[in-house]
Amino acid sequence: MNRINDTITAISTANGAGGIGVIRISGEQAFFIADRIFRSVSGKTVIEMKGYTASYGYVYDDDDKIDEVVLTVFRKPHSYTGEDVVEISCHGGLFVTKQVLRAVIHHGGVPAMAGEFTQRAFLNGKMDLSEAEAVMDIISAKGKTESRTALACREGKISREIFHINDLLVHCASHLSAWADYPEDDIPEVDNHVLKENLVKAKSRIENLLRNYDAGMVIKKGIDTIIVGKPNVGKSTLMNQLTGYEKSIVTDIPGTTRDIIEETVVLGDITLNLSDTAGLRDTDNLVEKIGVEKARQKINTSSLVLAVFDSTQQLDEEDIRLLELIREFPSVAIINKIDGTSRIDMDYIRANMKNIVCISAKNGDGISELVRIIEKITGTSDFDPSVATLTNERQRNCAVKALEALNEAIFSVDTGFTLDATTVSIEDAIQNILEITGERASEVVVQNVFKNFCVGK
Ligand SMILES: Nc1nc2c(ncn2[C@@H]2O[C@H](COP(=O)(O)OP(=O)(O)OP(=O)(O)O)[C@@H](O)[C@H]2O)c(=O)[nH]1
Ligand SMILES: [Mg+2]
Repeated sequence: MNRINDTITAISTANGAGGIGVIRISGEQAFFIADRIFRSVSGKTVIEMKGYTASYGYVYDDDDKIDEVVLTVFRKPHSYTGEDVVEISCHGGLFVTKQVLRAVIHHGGVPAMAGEFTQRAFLNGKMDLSEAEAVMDIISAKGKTESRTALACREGKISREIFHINDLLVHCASHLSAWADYPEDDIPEVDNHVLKENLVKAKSRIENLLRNYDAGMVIKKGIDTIIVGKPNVGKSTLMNQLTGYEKSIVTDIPGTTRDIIEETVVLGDITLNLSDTAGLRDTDNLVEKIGVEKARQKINTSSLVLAVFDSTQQLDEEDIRLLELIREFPSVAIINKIDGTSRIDMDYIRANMKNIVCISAKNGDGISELVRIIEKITGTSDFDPSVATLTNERQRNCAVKALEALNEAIFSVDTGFTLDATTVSIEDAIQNILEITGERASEVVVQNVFKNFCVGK
């Protein structure tokens, strides 16, 4: 169904009571529809208004006065969508914003689908696909680094990098084609060294794009982190110290925590999806046994293990079993209760664990060192939000495929394959790299991107 001739409308502010609610209208009929429902105090009609100007007045649905509003006009192409746009700012009540929206629909507006405003912006060349995706990233950003990264992408950080990579590849491909297709035309022979140099340059730029991806993802999605250890070592106390409130029950009775207690915490620039678990031990208590089993299983699906040990006790078999179990995982040995007298064999821990931090979960000592170590393990300490970085799985897949194609191209140059074979691989890389910005993305890909947006954006 082609909706491009429809004038679309939606409430663009959040679904809830607030100071102001904004109803957006975009399309050929935007000004006409607005004139049917808006009466300005000045007497000026919307059609008469210049772009980037606002007018104060009232919204009516026929003779029914709905609200006092400020209406802003954006004339194409100088608007978010690139079309004529009207934004009506009314009082932000749930009922009143819906009434204004109904009036717009009553007079010819068509309800916008999820992401349709941004999709139109993309189709009208106001932004490319990576910039459009950044809009959603800005909206959903939970921290400073995440929002700075999203804003940099919105401002074209990825697009510019893709432009440079594409430029390098197109240069290689066109020279190869020209030389192969017009041999009589005195086109200088393709120098394998120069060709390879350019391909390697493009390859390293794509690798750089991918490098920051994992760290960026950790910042964006958070890292699934499990707190494990024997009973009574202070796991729940650590959980509460990190969350900042009494999320888990703490007592001096071993076996207090039975189920998995989950909470998301933001520490500096990283988000931890934390799970506090039952203390690991052999037990006949059925409920506790299930909890212990759950804890052991969860270690396998966690991205980071915080293994807690009680520094006031000597290491026992259970501690040693845990140290062996987590060796394969990104993990930190947390030596807790350093406010007490130490009896723990630190040499044994040092010999078995790379990341060790001494803390007092009770009074908070050592927590900032723990955060620093987590940042180091997850790579987030090196993450630079101002450097171009891919921000979602779709973009990453395109880059990975482009990299594969480039490796094939480099291989065929090295092994002296036909120039045709090299050209095909370079074309393949170009195809994939341009899918990131949507310059060569299929309709299905584009639809998929906007499907994840919210209505009104
Ligand atoms: N002195 C001291 N006591 C602590 C510290 N951390 C925890 N404790 C105490 O250790 C006891 C057990 O703490 P919890 O946090 O419940 O221990 P847990 O590992 O969650 O125990 P289970 O849920 O039974 O597996 C409580 O009395 C805490 O107050 C610490 O850093 N210093
Ligand atoms: Mg506990």
